[in-house]
Amino acid sequence: MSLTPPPSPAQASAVTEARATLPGRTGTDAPPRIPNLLARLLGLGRPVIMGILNVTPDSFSDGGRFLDPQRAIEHARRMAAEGADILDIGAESTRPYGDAVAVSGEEELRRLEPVLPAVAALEVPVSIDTMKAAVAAAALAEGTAMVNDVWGLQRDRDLARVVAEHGVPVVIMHNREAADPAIDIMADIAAFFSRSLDIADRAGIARDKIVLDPGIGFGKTPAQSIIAIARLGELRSFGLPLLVGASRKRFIDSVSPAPPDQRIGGSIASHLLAVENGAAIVRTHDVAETVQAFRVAAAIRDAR
Ligand code: HH2
Repeated sequence: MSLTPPPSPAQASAVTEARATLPGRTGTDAPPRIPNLLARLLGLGRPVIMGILNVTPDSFSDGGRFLDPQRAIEHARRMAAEGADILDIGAESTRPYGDAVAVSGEEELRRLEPVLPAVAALEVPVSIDTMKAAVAAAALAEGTAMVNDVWGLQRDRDLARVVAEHGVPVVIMHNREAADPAIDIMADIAAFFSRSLDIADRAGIARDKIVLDPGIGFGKTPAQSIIAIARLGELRSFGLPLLVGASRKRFIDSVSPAPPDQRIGGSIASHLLAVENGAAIVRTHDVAETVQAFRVAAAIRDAR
């Protein structure tokens, strides 16, 4: 465990609490491990591929598959070899479809501890998929380079401060407690982003560190998820990079019924169209297939 002296009560924060939880941390005022990460990813000149690593028992499509630390680390290595540009590690299922089991920060950290150091040591940068400031702080101290919050900095208000302190990029994802088929989903997404950006501004998060994500499947009917991809271009008005995570989501089943692990075709179709509509980053369980799809699409486009 840490040899870092305990903070004074006045200094105690999510960051310092988390420091006491995971060994090997580097400190909150350390510069980001990968300077200009977002600019570098966006400068690749092609869609950025974020591979999903769920160290959870209950994720909607791969729950339990990578709970064993060795399997999780192997899966991370495989996605890196397949061409992932960033790995998104999560230890709490966000269960877009409403049956999430809340997990404590301690449990999230317990799941991350045997996996994160090895994954963060890979060549590929890592983002932490959490809505909790304490978990994000601990993961950042382990070398994680980015934060992905499925509640867009609106659930745990301390998270914005942690992101600002570390100077790392953050994904702000749209979410709702429940789907409402009667609302204009694009207006709801835009209003949510405005609130999140206000929180980010007040915390001192630089605009060039922010990615926006419409949150496919989260608090949306299948039809609204489809609309969010179809009308993604409207969100370009925020002037920020867009991320889309359509991978294996239920709206695919609503169009072409299939269990989650047989929705790769629908995932790829969605991500190709999302990129056409302005997405810079796609979040996928199926890295090799997605890399291949984008390479082939680019080759065909280049031959026009
Ligand atoms: N989707 C999931 C989780 N995190 N983060 C962003 N930014 N965008 C997404 O669309 C998104 C996300 C849900 O997918 P998965 O991680 O596979 O499932 P679970 O939350 O059940 O672990």
